[in-house]
Amino acid sequence: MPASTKITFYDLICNHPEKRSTSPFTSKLRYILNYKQLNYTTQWLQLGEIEPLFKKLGIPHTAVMPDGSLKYTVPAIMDETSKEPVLIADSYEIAKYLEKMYPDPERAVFPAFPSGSSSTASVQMTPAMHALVEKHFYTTIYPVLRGFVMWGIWEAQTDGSRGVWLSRVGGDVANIPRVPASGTEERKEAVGKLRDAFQGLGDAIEQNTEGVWFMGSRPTYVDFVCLATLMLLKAHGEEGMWEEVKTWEGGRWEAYVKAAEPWLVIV
Ligand SMILES: N[C@@H](CCC(=O)N[C@@H](CS)C(=O)NCC(=O)O)C(=O)O
Repeated sequence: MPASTKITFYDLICNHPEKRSTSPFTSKLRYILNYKQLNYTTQWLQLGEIEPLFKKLGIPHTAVMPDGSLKYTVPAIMDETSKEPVLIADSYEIAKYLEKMYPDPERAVFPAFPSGSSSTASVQMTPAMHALVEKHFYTTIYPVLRGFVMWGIWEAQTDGSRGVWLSRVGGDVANIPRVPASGTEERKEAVGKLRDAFQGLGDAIEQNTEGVWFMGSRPTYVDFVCLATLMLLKAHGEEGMWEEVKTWEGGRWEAYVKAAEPWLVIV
């Protein structure tokens, strides 16, 4: 039964017809909120609205820029379930908070043991280990993925976000990283690199015999990281890219996304 929580979830607005976020960080958290069946409403923000609103509300920054300025980012949540509202930013910190505040052994994203598992029950993954695997995504997959999604992300920006976004690429769309045109050797090479990076993940999933998820029969934090990455490619990737991904590893990634469908809804 859904928990009667009162949570405001801050996400980045874009002009995708299904409002599929251009942020894998907010997508991951949205899927976790859905999976854990927590009640929440979304407040959609344009890029330039994040900092002034968060400063006003008291939502903390998540990074310090090289020039010393503070960086405010989505996702963030305001949890007003209890008398004292809780304001929290950073997707991993929010996920840990939700797990602690609203524990549900059936829907744990950081289970103490692989859920539904008996034979591999000695394998334990702490939140810090999940974070380590997540880092692997950002250092291994994302550098290759960027060229396939950045143009789509740019195109999905709302008018109100475009100015801020463009200033980050030196004011010139020509600086947005893109993969070489289809049919070229360079493009084939880039696709091959991405396929290999995903193959590594597929091999890890293959290690368990109990389900389609990394740790067995139920998804855990790293699955939501993986789902957000795949959905970024599906919603904002270059045309034809998702069709190609669907053919990899006997259709593993299409089936993986399909299995997660109930948690991918946007509310
Ligand atoms: N470590 C943060 C990173 C979040 C992040 O970088 N969010 C981006 C959107 S993808 C953001 O809000 N950027 C605001 C800006 O660039 O001004 C998390 O996991 O939540």
